[in-house]
Amino acid sequence: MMKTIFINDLLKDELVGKEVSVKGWVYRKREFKDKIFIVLRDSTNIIQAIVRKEDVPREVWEKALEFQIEGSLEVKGILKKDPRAPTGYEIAVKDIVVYDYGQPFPIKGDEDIDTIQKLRHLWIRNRRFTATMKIKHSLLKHLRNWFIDGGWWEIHPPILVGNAAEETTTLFEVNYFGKKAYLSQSAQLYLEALIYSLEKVFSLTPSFRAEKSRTRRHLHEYWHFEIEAAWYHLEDLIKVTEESLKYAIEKTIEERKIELNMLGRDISYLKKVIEEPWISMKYKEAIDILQSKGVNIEYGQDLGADEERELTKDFEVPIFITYYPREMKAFYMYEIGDGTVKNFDLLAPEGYGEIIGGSEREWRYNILKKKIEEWGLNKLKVIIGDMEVGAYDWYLDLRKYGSIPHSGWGLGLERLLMWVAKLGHIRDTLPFPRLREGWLYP
Ligand code: NSS
Repeated sequence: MMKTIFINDLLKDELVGKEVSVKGWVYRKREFKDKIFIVLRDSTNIIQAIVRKEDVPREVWEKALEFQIEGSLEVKGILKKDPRAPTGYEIAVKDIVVYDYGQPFPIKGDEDIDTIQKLRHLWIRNRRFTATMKIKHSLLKHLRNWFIDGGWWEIHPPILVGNAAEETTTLFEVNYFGKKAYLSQSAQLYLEALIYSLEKVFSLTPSFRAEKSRTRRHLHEYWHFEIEAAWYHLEDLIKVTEESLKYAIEKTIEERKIELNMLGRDISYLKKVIEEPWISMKYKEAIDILQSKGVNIEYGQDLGADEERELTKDFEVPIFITYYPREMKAFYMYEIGDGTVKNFDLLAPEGYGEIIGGSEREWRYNILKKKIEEWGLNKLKVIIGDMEVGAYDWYLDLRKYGSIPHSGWGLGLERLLMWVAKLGHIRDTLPFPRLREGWLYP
């Protein structure tokens, strides 16, 4: 029978003294001579159930004895209030419906990372991870709502693609009926094609990166939330970024207090992030600050995880780093003529670093064409029937028929979550993360 009552529905004074029943899994169990405590878990919470030998038929007592951790059952009994119980209420059990007694659960809590990986399909039931998934759900829900309410259109770009959106060195190759295709790194170029009709668009897609680097913040597959808007300049983009993220974080705090507390995240800190203006500085200033801190970095070098950590650890709010040197960034960014481009990376504070990369796009045909040549991308071809066309011809076409200024960005959902929930490793932002070695199981 379908489940209609959840544990959270039971934690109410008006139900005390009434007969209740609830389905779930054994979270903890303690046996005494004359009573057994079963803490039951479901998707919403935990509740203690007590089986008293003298109060139940022998077969109910024997069922309770047989359950393993994670065994599945329905308990029926009278709801009591008990301040000693983990969530303040307790069910005095009268009957038990057995679904599966379960076998001894292989995860005890002190396993090493390889063992946990082998058991990940079971590990993901733990309460901290469940809380993390709920926070992720809320962040995405509110971020999406902010854009939908603001008149942006959600669109669905392809994942199998014929050309790179970012560095070709991080492409995953796929055999597409004997031809080379790739897994998408970013929906950006497709979003750009859609602004001419829908003007303000966004998408949520998996993005794939065959990164060489093995860090705490790199996945090979992540969820990419990307926006693109006609007529927007860099300043407009930055404004939208700060507003939408503050909104998503604010609503998430309201909705996920319990979960954030469970993860030990200080909510008053997150409130400050919402209330205070975020910081913006040019790449050049960031290099100056780093050099003044004694970091060995020159103008023109990329900010790696270490530099980003150094830069952000003393700040309490996110930082927009703008106007990078053109050579450091992708070919599609708008050049302002002094060797820099109109872009930003948004760095999360507390050492977390980049969570968004965005820019105003190069919309002048001639300049974009030259950059595609300079980047060597004009050599890439695709076959249509018996025609060979440049892989970026379609993208250049967008600058030939009513080109306009436009801007957009991509946010790594797992990066945002990692910071908001203050997680130590990006692998715990996804149930089945794709990392190197052995991480295709399960
Ligand atoms: O490479 S990005 O910086 N930028 C783009 O892909 C643009 N084409 C997006 C756009 O303008 N529509 O990636 C964007 C974000 C970056 O800031 C991270 O938050 C995230 O995507 N990202 C990653 N998250 C997890 N793991 C990996 N490997 C990763 N790479 C990027």
